[in-house]
Amino acid sequence: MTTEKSNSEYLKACGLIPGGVNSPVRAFKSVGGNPIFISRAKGSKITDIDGNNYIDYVSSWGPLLLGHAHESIVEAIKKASEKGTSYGAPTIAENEMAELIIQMVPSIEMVRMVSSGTEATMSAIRLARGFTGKNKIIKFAGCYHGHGDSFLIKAGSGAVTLGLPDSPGVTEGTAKDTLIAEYNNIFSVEKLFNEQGNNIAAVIVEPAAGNIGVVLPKNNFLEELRKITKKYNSLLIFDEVITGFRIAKGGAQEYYKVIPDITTLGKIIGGGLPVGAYGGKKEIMEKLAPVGPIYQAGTLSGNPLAMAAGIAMLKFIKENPNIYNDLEIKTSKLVNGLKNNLEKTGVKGIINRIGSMFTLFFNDSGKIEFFDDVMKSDKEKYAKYFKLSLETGIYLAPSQFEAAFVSYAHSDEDIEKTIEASYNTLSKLN
Ligand code: HOZ
Repeated sequence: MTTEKSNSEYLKACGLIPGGVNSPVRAFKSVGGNPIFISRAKGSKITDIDGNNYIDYVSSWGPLLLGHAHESIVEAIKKASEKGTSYGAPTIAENEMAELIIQMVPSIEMVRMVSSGTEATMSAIRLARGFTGKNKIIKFAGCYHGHGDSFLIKAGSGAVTLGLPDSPGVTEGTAKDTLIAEYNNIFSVEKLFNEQGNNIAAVIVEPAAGNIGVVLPKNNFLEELRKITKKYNSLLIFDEVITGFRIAKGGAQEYYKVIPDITTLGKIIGGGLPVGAYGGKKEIMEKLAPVGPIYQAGTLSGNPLAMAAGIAMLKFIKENPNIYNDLEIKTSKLVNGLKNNLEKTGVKGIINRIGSMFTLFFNDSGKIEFFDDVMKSDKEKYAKYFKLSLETGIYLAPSQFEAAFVSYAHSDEDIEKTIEASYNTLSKLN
């Protein structure tokens, strides 16, 4: 296997684009080596410019629930593009998209489309502040809500992978309005509310954390967040950019049966095109301009190509309710196979999973429930595992602190091949 062409394009890219990548998580900085450059992808497979094929578990970091280049999505984009790529004026497609989201996500009565998950979360906290008249927000260490200034404090994803959880460039004034609590530790939240409850506009949380690897909410954590936010007239924001339409049709809120005030969405709702959305109770959403005074806007918001792709995705999900069952069966088969491999090879590892997203942590803490548990993972071991997996044709996230995603397009054969490859890879780690 050679990656010569990728290596030379990467060298070129480094002179043109900071770090050679347009988003830091794509660099192989924490695992070593150079990123591979992709030429095309179909179904569960991705192909690099040297002609190597991989079974893909990055899935563009979450959006590709149906796999790459799904016919219904490609067709919808083709059709829409023939009628123009952007109008900056309303379309029927935006109504259709809004109706689908409102039907499928339990807490959403009204929704505003934007162009990325980051835009959705930034807008959601502005809305929460404007609605409540309070300034502070609570976020959890390790949770990642995109790269808005207010969120780059103890942030997960690329920020934790690269050791940059508190980014320079975020002003002290902004940082002081973000209060940090510990995920899965309700006492840390209560303490902040006891001290500053009257000035907390919202708690924002990934209901199942996916940006430090997968970490699931412990018993009642989400219910307790719901209770305490209600008690202090703060809003509860579920950042479902990853979990929305991933772990259930109605996202984590349907799965865990906890209803937030505002939900942020992205990834899957765009079918692989750049889309975000935020929605919630009508009385809150109607505070947005032009009905209300809280301003938020976007030239490409509700873009017709993005709406076409998103509608095709959501309709497919609606018309194929078996999809989550299928993903559950496939992913549990894969994860059980990986667990067996860990046992057989004696490599210390813990796998957290929900639905079709999971993380194998190289970690011997017994279980991973807190950010501190995650941070005890063996990054060097992950780097070796990543590199050897790549050589055997398995494309994983180039970071220990990310989720792997199984798509509807992954076949039984893909799963079996992955289990076999991981056995060989794990055998070489000890
Ligand atoms: N949430 C994604 C990774 N955890 C973001 C992808 C990116 O930053 O490019």
